[in-house]
Amino acid sequence: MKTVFSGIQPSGTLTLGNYLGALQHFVGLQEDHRCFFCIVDQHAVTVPQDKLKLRHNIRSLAALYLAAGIDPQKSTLFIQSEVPAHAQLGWIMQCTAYIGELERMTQFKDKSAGKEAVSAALLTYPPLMAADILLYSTDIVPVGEDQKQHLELTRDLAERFNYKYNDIFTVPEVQIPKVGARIMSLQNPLKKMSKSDENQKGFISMLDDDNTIIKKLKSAVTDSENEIRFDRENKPGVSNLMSIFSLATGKSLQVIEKEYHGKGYGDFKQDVGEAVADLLRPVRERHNELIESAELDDILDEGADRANQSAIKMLKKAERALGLGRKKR
Ligand code: ATP
Ligand code: LTN
Repeated sequence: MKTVFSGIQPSGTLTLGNYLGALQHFVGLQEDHRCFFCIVDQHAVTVPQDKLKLRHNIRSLAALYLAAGIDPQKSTLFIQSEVPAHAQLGWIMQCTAYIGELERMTQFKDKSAGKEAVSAALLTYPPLMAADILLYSTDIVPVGEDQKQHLELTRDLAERFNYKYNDIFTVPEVQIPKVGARIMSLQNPLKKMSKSDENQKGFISMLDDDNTIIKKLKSAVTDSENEIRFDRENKPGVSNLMSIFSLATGKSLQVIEKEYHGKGYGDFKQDVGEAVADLLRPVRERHNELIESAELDDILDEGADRANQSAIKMLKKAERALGLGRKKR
């Protein structure tokens, strides 16, 4: 059975982009894979976070994983900081990575641009991400398009370590969905939808109520034509809404083009809004039941135990391969 690992940062409430590009795909993988899904809180603190909000976001993200369909009987759901081997192997991966390759990461460039105080950890973020993945002998990492570069680096680090010290790491494959891998901002369809966007109208939060969802989609930026046609280059706004509609309803892009032939943007946006509201409503309701529950704590305790057991074995192998500490049986 192949192993799957993926992580999401508790850096705000998940967006529709996180759901369509990542979380939704995790659910199907549980059936025939050994799955680990992680709340990567140590990654979130590479940029400043408010302590109380972070604590809330961690629980909320755990509740969203479960509400979206992650089944704790089938998958291991856990919090990164509760499994110390992540930071420990992260250190080893920092020793394996070169500064030059970290400086070339576009996420680092985007997040550090124009900032005065940039944490050292923002630069060394990818080695920690590599550690997350390599600890579990992961075969497949399902992520959105924006993480492709980090996955390529993870593969390079695994190969470099295997070659230099000992062949212990599985070199993982990235899995990016064909549609929905890059949901764009509703206000600027050339930018990816991001939960840390200052403009609330740019993203749909998974916890937005029906009216807010419909309103945000109605005011989505499109173009001055009035034709519903998929053309990412010339009609990025409409194409983004078409991808969202397709994923929310299961209809293909061709079927949508046909259905809305001769109809205006107003009707189309209203229908996209209703479809997204229908998609997110049950997830939001289940999230609200789970967030303060003891059940959530039990699941996370059990997840941390299971993850710790696997992770510590790989950490020991890596330490031994490097010559750290005293050799033990
Ligand atoms: P932030 O916006 O705070 O930088 P993020 O949403 O980019 O965070 P994560 O929350 O860690 O980052 O992302 C979780 C998963 O969602 C990743 O697999 C990522 O590739 C995917 N993802 C993020 N944004 C989008 C998007 N706009 N479209 C599709 N997938 C996305
Ligand atoms: N870097 C990712 C989050 C992340 C991750 C991971 C994803 C941290 N560790 C391991 C997949 C596997 C992001 O910013 N979206």
